[in-house]
Amino acid sequence: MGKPPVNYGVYLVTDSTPAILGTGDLCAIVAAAVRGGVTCVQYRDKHSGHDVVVDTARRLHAITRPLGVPLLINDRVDVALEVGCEGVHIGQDDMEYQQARNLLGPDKIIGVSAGSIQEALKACEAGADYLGIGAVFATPTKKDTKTILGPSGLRSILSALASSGHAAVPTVCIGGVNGSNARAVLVDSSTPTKTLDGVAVVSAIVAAPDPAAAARHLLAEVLAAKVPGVIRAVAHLSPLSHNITNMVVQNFAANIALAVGASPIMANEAAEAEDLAKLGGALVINMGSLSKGQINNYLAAVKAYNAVGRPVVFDPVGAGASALRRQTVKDLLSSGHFDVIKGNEGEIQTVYGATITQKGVDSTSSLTLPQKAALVSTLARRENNVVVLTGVTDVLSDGTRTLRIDNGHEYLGMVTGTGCTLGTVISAMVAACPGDKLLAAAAGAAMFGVAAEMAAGRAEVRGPGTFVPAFIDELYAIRKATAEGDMRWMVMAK
Ligand code: 3NM
Ligand code: MG
Repeated sequence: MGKPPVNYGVYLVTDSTPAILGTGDLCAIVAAAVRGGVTCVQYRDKHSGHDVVVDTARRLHAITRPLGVPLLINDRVDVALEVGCEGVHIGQDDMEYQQARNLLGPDKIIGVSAGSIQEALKACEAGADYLGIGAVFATPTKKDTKTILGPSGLRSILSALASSGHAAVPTVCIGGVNGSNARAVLVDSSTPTKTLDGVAVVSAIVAAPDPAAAARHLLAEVLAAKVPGVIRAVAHLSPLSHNITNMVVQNFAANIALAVGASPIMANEAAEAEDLAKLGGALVINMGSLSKGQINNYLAAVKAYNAVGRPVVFDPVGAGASALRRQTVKDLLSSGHFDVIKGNEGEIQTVYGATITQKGVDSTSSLTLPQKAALVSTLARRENNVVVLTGVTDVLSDGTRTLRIDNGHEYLGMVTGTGCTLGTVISAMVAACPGDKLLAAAAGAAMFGVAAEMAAGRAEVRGPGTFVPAFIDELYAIRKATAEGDMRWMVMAK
């Protein structure tokens, strides 16, 4: 069985005391928070009796489990065993790690609190699955915190972990973290060899007037803080972006891939796919120039990339425009796995299964933002992947986390093939960051949109023609600045 994969990005720790919870209903708050994008939940209740804690834990597990969000119990290993949830979190004054492991067995997650380098190293050596490092800031939620670390104290602990061979142990920070400081804490605590995986919060969600909105905001901030790392990874790895794309964008897409630091190859031939799939990159299937021969190339290439576990991006251009395109979408989805599906509203609706007739390949919009969010999250859950619905506002989801990106400029809509080149950019990001494909897709969409804004704002840009070279330059400038550690450009919207 093994431990489930955990995303520690937005980690909610609950509190049932009147000072934090007030008259709120804990289960309703957790349900809203998980809807908003919380990726991991710790049920922390220092006061209630055994029966109440078991009953509450069961109700919380019924909320988190269907969404694949792990539920961990603070301190009380017996409760975790009785409820059968994913694990526990133990503090420095709780049970020893090894005793908890003996009771829980090898498949449960055990996190450990650490407030110093010594505690962090000891927990990693014992075998902790992740560390909760705190307190970052003084907090009224926990009055007995021993040390206030600040971002620089976090940095010292992360450096010590990396230099002692524990760079792979996930870490979250806790204590006074909220939507206003989360991004800065993640950025300011990062070291060249180890960064935090996420933030743990109590009051920022439990005591928020709208816990779902608070969770959404935290998710956007955490992802924004991580985006530069993805862009830097592309610059360092220069991954192959293998495009089977349409005849309109071949040259443009290859230049955009080069600008972000990827290594493009525009290779349609099915017989090459197996060799190219072994080069550690990602594949883009863009069905803009559809033909019977191309369909065979698509199928062979997807099969080759699936076989070696390398990412595939699907751009279902004009999916609803013809019966052949609608059928091709069905054939592709049933014959292979796509890690990311990117399209405009009509294309994504067609992939979902709606029968709509598209006029050409241009984008039109009729859905509201909540309808788009529901569409992408439902489709992402069905396909077990990431769905990116592009438009003035891009809406992205991996089925549990859904977010919007508002960066971009109207010139993008006046130049042919910009949407296709976004698929190419996303392929580079997913190739470099396969562990969090939603983050990778967000990095691609944000970099793309910010570069467009910066290009459009240049003095020499007077329209879509002068925009194109400026856009390539700005993608390149972002990549260079980010690779050198400059994160000031990161203005991803919430
Ligand atoms: N542990 P808030 S601080 C549960 O330092 C907990 O280990 C801490 O609450 C530690 O997000 C803390 O409301 C409380 O500040 C964090
Ligand atoms: Mg404890």
